[in-house]
Amino acid sequence: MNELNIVVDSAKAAFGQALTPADLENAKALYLGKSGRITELMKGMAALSVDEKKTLGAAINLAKQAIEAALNNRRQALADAELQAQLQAEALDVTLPGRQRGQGGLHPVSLTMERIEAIFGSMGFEVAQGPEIESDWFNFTALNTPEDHPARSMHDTFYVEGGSETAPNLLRTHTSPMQIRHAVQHVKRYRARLDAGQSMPEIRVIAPGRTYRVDSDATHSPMFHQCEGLWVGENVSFKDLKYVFTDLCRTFFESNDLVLRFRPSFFPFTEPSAEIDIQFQAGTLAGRWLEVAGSGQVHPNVIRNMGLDPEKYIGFAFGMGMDRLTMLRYGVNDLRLFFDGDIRFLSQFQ
Ligand code: 2NL
Repeated sequence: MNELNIVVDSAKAAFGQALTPADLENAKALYLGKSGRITELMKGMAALSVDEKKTLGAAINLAKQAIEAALNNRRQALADAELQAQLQAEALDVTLPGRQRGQGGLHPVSLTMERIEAIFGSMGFEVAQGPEIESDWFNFTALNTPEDHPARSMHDTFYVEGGSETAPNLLRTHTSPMQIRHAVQHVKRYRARLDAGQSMPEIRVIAPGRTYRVDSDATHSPMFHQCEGLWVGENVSFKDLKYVFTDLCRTFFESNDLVLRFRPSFFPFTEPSAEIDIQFQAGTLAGRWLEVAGSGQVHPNVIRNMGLDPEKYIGFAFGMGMDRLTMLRYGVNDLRLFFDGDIRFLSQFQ
């Protein structure tokens, strides 16, 4: 009997040491297989008496059942462990944040454009966009630019092939032509009222967009971004220009600590004309006068080219460089960074 207990215990121990189903089946063969311990014990009973066979046979059977039970327990335990391991390996943490696709963002100059459009929008300005390949008329002549003005030379302006008197023949050097287009459309819409001696709603528009000049160094790019503004009505004056521009600068640079200066200047399309300088009172640029725009009262010839009577209509216009404004706002010191497409630079603005 004692011997049977030892066999059962040793079977349990062997099964317990089996770490895989294959190990377990090998261990099983040692006890229950054709020449396993239990089978050997059964065979050993051949020489015994009937009574002895009865008692020993029953005991061996009990031992066999105990071993089979242990075997089944171990099989179940190994199967459970395997299932657990598989579940663990395939586990999903549904609380992890999702993997996001790398998202693009807006170019810093586009961010500036959006800000400028929003600020002028809040002041009742429309946004006009149009062709970058322009005609001589809209880009120069309508803007009172003399035939012999140096800006018209091929040293300064990109001309395209195939142009004619009426067909587009150059890359616009500013966005003013779009303002002329807008003004002409506006005046056309109210022609009947004007002819009847009535008034029209004021022209209040900005024209942001790409412009081109033959120029390339650390502070000039052959393609650059401009935003022009135009406000024409029966009673628009320089004080309107002053408050519009002051509001623009304070909102754009998020500072009321900003001083503006209007410095006399000259442009063919305005008279009188002024450069607009700003001075920050705090920060790294504090104290320096920075030129941010050109401006002036719209020249009577330009008012006339819009289809309006310069004796009745008056206004102001201005033009500013979006790239330069972006450099000032973010402290960028080389214009070319905007056009290199280096993701390490661009991603800093997202
Ligand atoms: C500058 C100078 C300026 C204008 C642009 C303009 C437009 C029309 C009529 C009259 Cl439709 N003037 N634009 C006026 C004065 C200056 O820009 O330095 N820009 C960066």
